[in-house]
Amino acid sequence: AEGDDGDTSVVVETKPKTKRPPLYKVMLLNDDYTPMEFVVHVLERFFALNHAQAFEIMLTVHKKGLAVVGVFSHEIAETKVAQVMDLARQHQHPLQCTMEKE
Ligand code: NFA
Repeated sequence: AEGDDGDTSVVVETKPKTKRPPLYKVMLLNDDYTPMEFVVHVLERFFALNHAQAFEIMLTVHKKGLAVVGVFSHEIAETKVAQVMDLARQHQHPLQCTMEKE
């Protein structure tokens, strides 16, 4: 680059990139059979919500059909979905929990 010996210099600048992991919305879906108290219990147990917050989100799912209950890394979201689906199956409730990239 220095001097004049005929070379052609190209400066390639690189951004200091801090890569954040993609986030995933975990959603609960309404159905006609799962008891409201069970949904509230699930939200308290796996999503660190207090009773009032859990009740509010349960009602949103009940009225709107679904709601986002949390946003997590892929691994954590998968774990939450599995925990909800396992407990629902153990209690023979049709409750559905899914995840979707934000
Ligand atoms: N709709 C259910 C009922 O009336 C309650 C429910 C809420 C189910 C949220 C699933 C999710 N028992």
